[in-house]
Amino acid sequence: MFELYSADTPNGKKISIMLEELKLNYKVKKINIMKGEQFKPSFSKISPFNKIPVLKDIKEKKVIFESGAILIYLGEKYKKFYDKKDRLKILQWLMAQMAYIGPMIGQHHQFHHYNSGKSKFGEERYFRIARTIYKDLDRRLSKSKYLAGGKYSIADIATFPWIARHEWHDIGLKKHRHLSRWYKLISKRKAVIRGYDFMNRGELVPKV
Ligand SMILES: N[C@@H](CCC(=O)N[C@@H](CS)C(=O)NCC(=O)O)C(=O)O
Repeated sequence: MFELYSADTPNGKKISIMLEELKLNYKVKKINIMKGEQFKPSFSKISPFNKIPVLKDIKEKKVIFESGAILIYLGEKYKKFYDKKDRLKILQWLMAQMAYIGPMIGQHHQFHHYNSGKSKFGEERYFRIARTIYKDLDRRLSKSKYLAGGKYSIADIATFPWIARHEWHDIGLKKHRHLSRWYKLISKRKAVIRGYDFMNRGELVPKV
């Protein structure tokens, strides 16, 4: 049994998608980050930076913060989506998501979607970086079925929910043929559809 402390964001969805892919039993503990619930002392105890997601593995008495570490933990434990022989490749694409794709697209959300008109510099900078990320992912996926090679992995699970916000990005996912192909392929997975709506709000995976 697992407890997932989370909110309905791309980082949150990574873990619900992985738990669904692994067909694991989990309870969602909602943390309302808009109301500041992440700063409650009880949550600080399990999340040193006051961020979602956090996963509790009840049976193992383990608490894990940082979405990349959670994906690695589950991938190792259940020996799925993190094949030993492909680990070096998977880790590179996973780290690229954690350290670059997520944080940069997150800034694009802040400047372009939530706060447009407040900073020309910020808007232009992160729009440009987000466009470059689409272009670079498209190039990678022109050569490879999935990000880390021929098999679906935790690198794809980590990246997918960020691209799923493509309507906010105004970059044009359709124009990126290979990235669209990858996106459509992953969108069809039953676990992805279920994990995307882990808050049970009837949320659908956005279409291309
Ligand atoms: N590197 C962290 C990032 C987590 C993160 O930024 N979570 C956001 C939601 S997507 C959050 O909890 N924000 C609340 C806050 O910053 O106060 C991870 O991947 O787990």
